[in-house]
Amino acid sequence: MTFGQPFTGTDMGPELLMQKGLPSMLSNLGWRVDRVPEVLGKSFGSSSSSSPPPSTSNAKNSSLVGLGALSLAKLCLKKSSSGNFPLTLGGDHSISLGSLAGVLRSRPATGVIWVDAHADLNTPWISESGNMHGMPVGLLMEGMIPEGKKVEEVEGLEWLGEGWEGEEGWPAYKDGEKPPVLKPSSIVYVGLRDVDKEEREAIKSLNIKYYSMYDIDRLGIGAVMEKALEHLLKDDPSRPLHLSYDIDAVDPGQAPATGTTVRGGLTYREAHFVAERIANSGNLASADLVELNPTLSDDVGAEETVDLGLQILTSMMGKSII
Ligand code: 4U7
Ligand code: MN
Ligand code: MN
Ligand code: MN
Repeated sequence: MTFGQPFTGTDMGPELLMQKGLPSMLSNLGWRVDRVPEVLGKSFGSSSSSSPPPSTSNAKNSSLVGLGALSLAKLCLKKSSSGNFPLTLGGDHSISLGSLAGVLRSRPATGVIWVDAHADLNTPWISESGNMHGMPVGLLMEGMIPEGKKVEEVEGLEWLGEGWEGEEGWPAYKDGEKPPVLKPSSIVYVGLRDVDKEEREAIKSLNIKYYSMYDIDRLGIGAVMEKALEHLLKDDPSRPLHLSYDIDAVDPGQAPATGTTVRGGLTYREAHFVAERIANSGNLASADLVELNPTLSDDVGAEETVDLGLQILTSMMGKSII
């Protein structure tokens, strides 16, 4: 998926991670890997020959982004419901609308750790850019849709509305079931340093827990991760967790190959530690790694960013130093 943001090349991340040996690395950690190649086909990538239909709202390319997210939501719902661990490789961060909706529908109590320079809490009604990779949290968060508006009125997002008629893999909401939604208390941000004005106001008014780069500098990454896990697990120590890891959380010195770099990010070790500590909780049940774009730096930078992506992935899936 590349249509959640303006750059081409964001669809090349998954293939590079696979080529560089992710499946065997995961097998060596004891996982049985069932690869689902190209959940989103060529039409969702920048190499596609046809351009997407114009959007009818401030959510750019919403019909394609929404359709892609639905495909992924179906797969994550299925995998998660059968006790598997959906590990999603992106692609821009708009895909997490799908992975998160899928796991929330399967396990509504899921807690989320969002590792990112950005809050991704925009909606079509407040976003300044209209880019949907800045909206996956906002579109699912309780309290983010303005009075009188409905998420299902955005073209491509009909499947998130109560009146959805249902289709193969994503049934209608019946017998009291509500569309997937994330409570403000069910997410913790780690690594924030570029937050839009409306997002900041929402974080404050909804009382969303966050550990920005300021907090990481002040407390240290060790204390930050203890507090983050404590916040999500205090009432239910066996709660499933979803980790959404945007590679732009890491400092551009270590991760230059991504579309929205912001200086002053996680160090190489902090980037690993976040994944290692979450793996260690034993609660991780699903995850995404997104926003790798090898075309946005030189060859050395691209290789270093992909290698770092592999290290973060294996760390979150249980690799430890000793
Ligand atoms: B990413 C931004 F305005 N907030 O909405 C926006 F700063 O998935 C950036 O975290 C969004 O990389 C970044 O366009 C989305 C901008
Ligand atoms: Mn980001
Ligand atoms: Mn993001
Ligand atoms: Mn980005």
